[in-house]
Amino acid sequence: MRGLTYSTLLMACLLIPAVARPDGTAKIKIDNFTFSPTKLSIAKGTEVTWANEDDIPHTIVLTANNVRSKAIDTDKTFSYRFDKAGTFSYICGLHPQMHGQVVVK
Ligand SMILES: [Cu+2]
Repeated sequence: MRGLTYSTLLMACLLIPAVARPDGTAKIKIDNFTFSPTKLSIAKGTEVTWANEDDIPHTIVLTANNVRSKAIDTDKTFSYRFDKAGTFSYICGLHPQMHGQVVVK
């Protein structure tokens, strides 16, 4: 009985997955109607923060992820965590000519 309890406990410990944590953070600067870097490569679980350093508001529209930020004013930020691998293109909803891409590995 004691042996069974011990192995059950051991199994439980082995089966409980490590708490998922973000691998880190990354920043994309918005300035002069440009996202930089235009193409960002990150590891899965990374939280990306867009920082608007431009004089006018911009938004982030990530169609594939159903993400649409509110207007990001000058010196404000918007963050989103990428939990799935893939290549994600986004635009500014106010200026659709502004393109960017996040590659999640
Ligand atoms: Cu914009």
